[in-house]
Amino acid sequence: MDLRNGLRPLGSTPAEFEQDLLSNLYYRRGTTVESASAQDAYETLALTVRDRLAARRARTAAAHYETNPRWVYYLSAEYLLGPQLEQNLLYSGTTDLAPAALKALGFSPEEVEALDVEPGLGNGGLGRLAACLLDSLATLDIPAVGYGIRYDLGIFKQDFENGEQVEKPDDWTFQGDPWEFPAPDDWQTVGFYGYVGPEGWVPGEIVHGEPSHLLVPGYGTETVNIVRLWRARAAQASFDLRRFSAGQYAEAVQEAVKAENISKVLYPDDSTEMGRELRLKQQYFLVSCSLRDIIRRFRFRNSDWSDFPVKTVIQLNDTHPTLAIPELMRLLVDEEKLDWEQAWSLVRQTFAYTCHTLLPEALETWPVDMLGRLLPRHLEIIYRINAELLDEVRATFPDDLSRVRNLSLIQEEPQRRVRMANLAVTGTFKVNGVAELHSQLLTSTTFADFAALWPDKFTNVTNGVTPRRFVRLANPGLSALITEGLGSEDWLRDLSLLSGLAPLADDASFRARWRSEKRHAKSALGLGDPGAMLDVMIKRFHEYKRQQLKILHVITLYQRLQSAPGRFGVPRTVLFGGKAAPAYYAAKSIIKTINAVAAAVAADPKSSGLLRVVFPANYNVTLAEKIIPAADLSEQISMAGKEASGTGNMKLALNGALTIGTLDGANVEIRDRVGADNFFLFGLDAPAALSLRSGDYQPRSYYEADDELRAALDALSNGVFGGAGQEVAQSLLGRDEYLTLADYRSYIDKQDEVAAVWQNQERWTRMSILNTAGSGFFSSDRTVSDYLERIWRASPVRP
Ligand code: GL9
Repeated sequence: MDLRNGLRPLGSTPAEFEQDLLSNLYYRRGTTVESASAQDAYETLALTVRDRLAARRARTAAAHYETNPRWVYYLSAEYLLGPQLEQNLLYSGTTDLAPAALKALGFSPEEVEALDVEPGLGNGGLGRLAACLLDSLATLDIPAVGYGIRYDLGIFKQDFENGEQVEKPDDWTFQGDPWEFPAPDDWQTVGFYGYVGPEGWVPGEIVHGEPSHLLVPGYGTETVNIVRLWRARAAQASFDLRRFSAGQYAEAVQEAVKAENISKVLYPDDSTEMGRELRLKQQYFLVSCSLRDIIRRFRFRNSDWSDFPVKTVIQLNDTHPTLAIPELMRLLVDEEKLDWEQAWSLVRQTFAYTCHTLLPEALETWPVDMLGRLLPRHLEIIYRINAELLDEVRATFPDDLSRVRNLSLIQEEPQRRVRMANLAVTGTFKVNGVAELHSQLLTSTTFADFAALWPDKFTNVTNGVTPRRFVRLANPGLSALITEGLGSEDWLRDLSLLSGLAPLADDASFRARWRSEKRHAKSALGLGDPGAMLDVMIKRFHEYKRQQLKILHVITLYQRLQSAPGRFGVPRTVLFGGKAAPAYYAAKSIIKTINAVAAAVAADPKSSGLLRVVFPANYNVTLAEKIIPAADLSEQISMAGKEASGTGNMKLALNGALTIGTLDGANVEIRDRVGADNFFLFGLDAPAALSLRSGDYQPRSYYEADDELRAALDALSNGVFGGAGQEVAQSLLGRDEYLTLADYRSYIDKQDEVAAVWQNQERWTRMSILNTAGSGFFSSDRTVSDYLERIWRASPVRP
């Protein structure tokens, strides 16, 4: 009998679902209806839903095995997957069955569904992009696996104490994780330290990697892919039984604790000094486990190494997994005994690299000493790759020492360090930026010398977001209206169909319903007057993103309420959301200042009904899904030339928010597509910002020339908004690294225009509809199609 086809199909009627729920409660959770807690009900519901996807997973895996296809492997240190329950209900077609079944068993669906905890295994846009790409890969039926780290503690929970950010651990698996499939059989061994002897590398420390996976279902198709996450486990021998018996409990487990620390915590980016070596260990742990797993999977159906790049493409999500390049060289040369040239050719046909930044300080480098101590063999390999690279550079550009210096994998001054971005460009066949402008700037600045050496290597793939999570799930009301307007749900798998909404912008009754959906979403958010404009700035806190510019605007509005109410404009709720890296002092001062301004505004009766500032703590995917549908105005106000792409900008435009923004990142493409008339543009563009920044920029001259700016900065300097506000003012009047003062007037004037347009609600709604209609390009399905065409060249396999 063919067991795969002999799977008992899981029912899709309410009675069958209820029966499965009940039997899972008894047999898998081991409890009864009478004694079950809400947590029991939640875990049981998760299993019941998961089973339906697992059946599809089994069929997908069988189809993949039979086809022996080309695989896309996505290597990423971060995945910001978001809550799993609502997604898996939708994708398994059980959204309506679940609450009914819970009620029939006597549970409150709301209470049970609220127990779903999002795995916060990422910091921000980069990790969320990884999750959107996995969703689209599955939806497009592409054989793909995402590899990552199963951090015990995800991104910290943000709380405010006296307006200040404090970080609390995110123990997301405290109650277990019902979505996860452990796969302990597939564990891997990873070495660290040691020396390179005549027989090769002899590691001094051994750690095991134990995988588990989460299901990644496609929407509207049978495919279910996986994301495989590695957890560090100490080798068994590391428990010191002798010491334990002697009562030395801490010493007995010391080695084991050290090993398991590798997957203990997600780094809140590298502006923290803590544990840099541990971060490097994490990176190697991820790539070493994942490559061995990829090779294991290759060997199921293949035996010839020359087929490896035919069957495999590995995408490096930023530089964090770049050690995969020397690691694959090591595996091929030292373990598989391939000669160097053949191995190097295979490696360079296998990997591709996505760069996600323009900030020079975000390009990772590692001290040669540290890398050499932790991974002595890898450093040798990097040196050899570098020697060959520099030979090629000298051959192509004779007597050009500056190019040799710029392209070298090793930075010499002030300390010898390995440049991971240079290694990533050298060891891959394609390098992409994440928006048109970003990719242009990469080849004209950051990687200009590489682009001269290998012009065909560089390409662009503009980011996108999944419309399933960020429209359909987050905004069911608007989704239903879109479906009605377009006459079908096909837009959820082909977002370009949204353009069909454009004619409806001229239909007054459609506009009224559109407006009413926005108001609904605002009421659901529960932030007071749904008639006020909801003006949102939701993103990580960073000076280049310029939350400080937004707060200057709020202070100006507040001051107008005191002294020039006629110039105030329209009722607004200004919403901030986002976290700062724990060691990023300046960003934390901005957070504290926002909370102080919010308190001052709230305490002043003059603001009542006109101005409100809210800053809900702990912005994450769960909260994003509530805020985005409600937003009227989207703040995308980074200094031009700094934001690689942005993806929140896309989510907000798709949900009908109008953007006020600079010509930065993907804002440029959003404006092109929704139309310049439907976008509030302000500020310096990238070339103007660059030239002002590299000339003799004098922030004080703007302060002196502009009364409103001066008043706002004086209030900050005088301590009206606390000591943190004084620090913010000092930094702006001192260096103003990101040209906040230079863009202030243009921003304020544009905000006044925003307020004027808001007063004409028919016009605003028309623009809102046209924003949604024009944003179909920003689906991650389109992003994945571009990756397939320009880089991955893999084909769908339908189960
Ligand atoms: C980022 C860029 O800064 C964003 O502009 C971009 O949209 C995303 C996805 O490509 O990548 N790069 C980066 O390091 N982060 C980004 O958001 N930061 C975090 O994820 C915290």
